[in-house]
Amino acid sequence: MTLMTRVTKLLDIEHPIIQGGMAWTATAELSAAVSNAGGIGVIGAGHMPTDLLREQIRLAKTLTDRPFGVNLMLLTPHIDDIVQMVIDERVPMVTTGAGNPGKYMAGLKEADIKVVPIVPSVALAKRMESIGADAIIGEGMEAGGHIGELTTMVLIPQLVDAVEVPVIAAGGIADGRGVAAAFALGAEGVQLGTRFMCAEECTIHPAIKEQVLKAKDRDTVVTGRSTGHPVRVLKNKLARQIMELDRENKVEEIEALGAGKLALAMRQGDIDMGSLMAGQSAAMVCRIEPAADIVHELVRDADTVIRGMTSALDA
Ligand code: TUI
Repeated sequence: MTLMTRVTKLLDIEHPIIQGGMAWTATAELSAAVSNAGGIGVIGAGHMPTDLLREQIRLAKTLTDRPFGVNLMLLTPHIDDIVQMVIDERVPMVTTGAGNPGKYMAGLKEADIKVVPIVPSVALAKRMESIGADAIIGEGMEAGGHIGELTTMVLIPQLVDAVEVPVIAAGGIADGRGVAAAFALGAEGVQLGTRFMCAEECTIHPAIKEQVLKAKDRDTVVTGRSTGHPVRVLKNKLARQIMELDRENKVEEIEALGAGKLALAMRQGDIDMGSLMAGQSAAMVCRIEPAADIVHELVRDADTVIRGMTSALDA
C-alpha cells in the first residue's frame, strides 16, 4: 500500500509522511527510524549549538541510508552558522520554521538541498514559492509549539489554490483519518509531530510521553500571544504563569521565564516548569510504539478511509 504523490518523488521516499522537526525532541534516533520506515525524519535544530547539531546529523547518517531532514528554527541567534553547517554536511532536505528563510534559500538550493518552508499563511507561501521552495508545509494552529492563526482545515485548501508546488499539511493530524482528510483538502503529504513524541525511538524524557498520553481534548493552551510568538503547550504550572504575564503584557518577563524551558521539559522531564510543547492532537495519542508502526498504520488507515469514502458515495 502506498500513497504516491509529488512529495514522495521530490524527497525520494516511499510514504508522504514527514516527522515534524521538534526542538530537543526530534533527535537523530527518531528521525532515522521514521526514514527507515519509508517516511522522512527531521532532526529539530531549535536553539541547539552548531556542534551538537552536527553530531546529530552524523549520527543520523550512521542510522539510516535513506533521506532525512533538519528543521531550521529561524529565530535562533546563530542561525547563519547552522545553515552553513547544514550545507557543508549535505543534508538532503531542510524544513524551516518561525520565520522567513529567504536569506538562505539560494545557498541551500545551490547545495542541492530540498527546501520546504513551514508557513502559516497564503502570502508567505506565495513568497516562498517565488524564491524557489520545493514544496510548502502549511501548519494550522492545532499544532504544538510556535503557531500561526489559521486552522489546518482552512489553510490547506487556500495554499493548494495559491501555489503550484506540492503542499504538505501539518497541525492536528494524528491518525489515518487525519491523513485522508489532508489529502481530501488537496495536500500531497502530511507532517506529524505530536504523534511521534510517543514513538519508542523518541528520546524525550518518559515523564513527557506520559503527559502526552494523558492529555485530553482541551488540555493544550496558547501562551505568549503578547510576545508576537504564540506557542501551544500542554497546560502546566509554567503555562499558567506565562498566561498571567500575557494578561499584563509583560513581554520581557515572559521571554526570561520561557528561556531554556523546552529542554528542561524534553530532556530533564520537568512536567511542572518545563515547556510542554505539543499539539491538540495529543488527545489522540494513546500508546508508545515503534515509529515504523506509526508510519505503517497512518498509510494503511488513510488508504482504508479513502477507499471507504468512494464506496460509501456509490452506495
Ligand atoms: O516553527 C514551528 N514551531 C516551533 S519553533 C519552536 S522554538 C520557539 N520557541 C519559542 C518561541 C518561538 C519559537 C517551537 N515550535 N513551526 C513552524 C511554524 N512556522 N509555525 C508558524 C511558523 C511561521 C510563523 C511566521 C513561519 C513563518 C512566519 O513568518 C513571519 C515572517 O517573518 O513573515
